[in-house]
Amino acid sequence: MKTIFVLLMSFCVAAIVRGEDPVIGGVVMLQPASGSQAKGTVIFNKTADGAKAVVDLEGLKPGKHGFHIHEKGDCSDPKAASAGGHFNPEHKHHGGADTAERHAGDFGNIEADASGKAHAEVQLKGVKFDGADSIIGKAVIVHDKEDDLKTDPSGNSGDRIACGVIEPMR
Ligand SMILES: [Cu+2]
Ligand SMILES: [Zn+2]
Repeated sequence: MKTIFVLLMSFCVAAIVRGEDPVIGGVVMLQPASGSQAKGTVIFNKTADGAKAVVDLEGLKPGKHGFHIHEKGDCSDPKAASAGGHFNPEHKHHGGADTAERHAGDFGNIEADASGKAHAEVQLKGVKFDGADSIIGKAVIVHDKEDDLKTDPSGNSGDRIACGVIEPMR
């Protein structure tokens, strides 16, 4: 009995020392950039082959807006230039969420309604939450204009109007 208790205690201590449950996804709080009012959240839920992203934004101009993961988790610049280019560990050309050629961070567009709100649920293949190509610590950016899903480096999607860093969800 005592042995079992000691074993259980050591498991508990090990869990506390490690302090980390497995990462089951990521969460992002997007803040306005470039003088915009755009803000919101993205929740990435890990799936068998990638992630399902649940997006809720407000303060957008009605219509389509480019939406991507960028390579640096740094939103400090007023225009979010500090977030770098699109997350692109495989050195591909720009595309959309479903195109054959695409950056790993290419999600295509998010569409705002007449009140400037956008809600979307997007399936993302190949998104990883650990290892060298993990999206944790990268940035999510919303752009002023529509992404044309083909033009390098960022689909002619214009200014960066909201930015947030992907934090681990456990
Ligand atoms: Cu972008
Ligand atoms: Zn891209």
